[in-house]
Amino acid sequence: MSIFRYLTAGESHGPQLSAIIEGVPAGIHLTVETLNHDLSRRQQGYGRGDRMKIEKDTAQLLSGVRWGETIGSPITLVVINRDWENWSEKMSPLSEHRDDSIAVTRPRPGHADLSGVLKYHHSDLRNVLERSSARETAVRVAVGGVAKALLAEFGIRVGGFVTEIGGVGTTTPQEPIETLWQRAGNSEMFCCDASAEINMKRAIDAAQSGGDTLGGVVEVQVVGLPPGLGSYAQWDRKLDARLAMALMSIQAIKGVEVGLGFEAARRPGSRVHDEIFYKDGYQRNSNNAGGIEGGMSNGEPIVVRAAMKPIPTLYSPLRSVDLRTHEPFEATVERSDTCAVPAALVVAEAVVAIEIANSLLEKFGGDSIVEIWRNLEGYREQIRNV
Ligand code: EPS
Repeated sequence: MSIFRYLTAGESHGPQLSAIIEGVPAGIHLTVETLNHDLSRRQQGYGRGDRMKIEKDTAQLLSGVRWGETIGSPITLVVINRDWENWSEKMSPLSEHRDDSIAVTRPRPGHADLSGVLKYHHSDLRNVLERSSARETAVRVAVGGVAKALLAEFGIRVGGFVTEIGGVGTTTPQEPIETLWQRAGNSEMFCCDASAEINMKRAIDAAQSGGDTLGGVVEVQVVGLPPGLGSYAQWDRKLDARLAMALMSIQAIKGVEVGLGFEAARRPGSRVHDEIFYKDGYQRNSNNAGGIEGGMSNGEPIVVRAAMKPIPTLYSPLRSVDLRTHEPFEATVERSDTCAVPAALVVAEAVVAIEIANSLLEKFGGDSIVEIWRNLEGYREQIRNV
């Protein structure tokens, strides 16, 4: 069972999104400003739709924190949906006035719509799409902010950039990772290759004018980790397995790679595995493993990538049938994003931070930052002479 546990609740056009996090140790410096930084990043990026003009996400910290420090109690987070004002009747939790005339009955290919109505026996797709919407990721980013704050106490940092949009790839410059994160932070596509960014934006413009949408690939790295998080001993303790699950749990993610990923399957072993050297400690000259060997961190940066499919809400919709008539229907236009890959990067960072925080607590667990520090320092001392 996880130590850092959380659940989220809330619909896309409901009053708010909420999360409760259990297992956060005492003594982490935590403010809403820290959380709001990532909430704001998640709303940026070229290719978003009009909803982002309505929402200006900020987190409320309602429990588990006192005077800017966690106290070891469960943390409650809330993100208000401003768009709720326009939906208070249609999404009312309390009104018993049921209005079937506003039911959504045209399932989008690629969305949760059809499987969701079949599974839950709904006649209105809204009951499915409200919760399956990626709006939920707003509060997950706030949860990730708490995990990032925990990791920061130990000098562990999580960041990333977009590496591909709609088939337009990037070249990652040979620069320190912090510089790359900074570059990505100043880019509208959260990417660190300025010439690729121009082509990405062109591809998004072309998709938008054709009523289409685009997916892409994001890369997240974690630096400053000790070796030995996760374990080879049992399938559900493997760090790479957990990261893959966390990334796949993000709406619209269809693939995950660790380190070389699928490229490792195409190369001989001599060009895949990272040789081991010793000079004041164990060292590697390459990181094809992406910082994970045998389900454990090996002390090198963790490198994971996630592939996002194009958003299924198209202005020029694909063929589908109406739930009521089973007949094909003519195009309906829904508000949508053309590309939300930069936003997905921020969500990917959040879920990676959560899994790393959990693995850190499993190995060095304690009820306070001081206790975890002592355990971590003791372990570092223990492995220094191995
Ligand atoms: C989404 C559809 C759009 C997105 C939304 C996710 O919302 P709406 O239907 O209200 O225009 O903007 O994403 C967010 C609101 C968000 O905060 O990321 C969907 O269908 O998943």
